[in-house]
Amino acid sequence: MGSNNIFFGCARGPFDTPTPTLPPGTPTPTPLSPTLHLSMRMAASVDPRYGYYVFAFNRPPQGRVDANPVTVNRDETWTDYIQLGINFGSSTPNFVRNERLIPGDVNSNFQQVEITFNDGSYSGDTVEAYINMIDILDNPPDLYINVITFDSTGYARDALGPGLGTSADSYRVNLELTGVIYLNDTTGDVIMNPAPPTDFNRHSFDIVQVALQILK
Ligand SMILES: [Ca+2]
Repeated sequence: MGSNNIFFGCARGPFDTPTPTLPPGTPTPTPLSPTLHLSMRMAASVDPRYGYYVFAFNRPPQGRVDANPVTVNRDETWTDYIQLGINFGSSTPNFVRNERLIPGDVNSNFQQVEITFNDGSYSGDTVEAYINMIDILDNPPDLYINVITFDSTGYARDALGPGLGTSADSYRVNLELTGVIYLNDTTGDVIMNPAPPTDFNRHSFDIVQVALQILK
């Protein structure tokens, strides 16, 4: 970003750059800020005390236009993800956004940022997230999503996809999408082997339907 000061010749500066003013009555321009609204509906009330609800993404590396489909339910293939659960040892469930130190580069480390409930919420059987396409995802030319649940030990239990359990599938988001797209997952397909931790309710982690929408 540019400096607020500008130099003219020698011994004359610095001078403050004049702030442009709009004529009276000119409407303030609104920047284009598309937001991806994602929600996942479970077979029973969500219970993030006993596991994690994850929206994962793959966007192109810098300088590229194509993203790789997310084909493995492990964070080594994701460029970004949002997880609801007991993060940072919090006493109550919260949302964390994980982004690469080098945006889009799956070989760089993740940094974790706690996000607010303006960006994500959960109620009843539904978890929702709002992802600003410019501020958070850097306005990707291409994007895949993957929706997964994990138990509290980090073992994947269910994933959105045509197969059962955690059979991986990713959905390529049409960034010109209008309206709501509903993606259904099999009910009753939560992986229970190995046995999950005590108090893990399989129905609370059984993805039934994912809805996505681009809010312009
Ligand atoms: Ca399911």
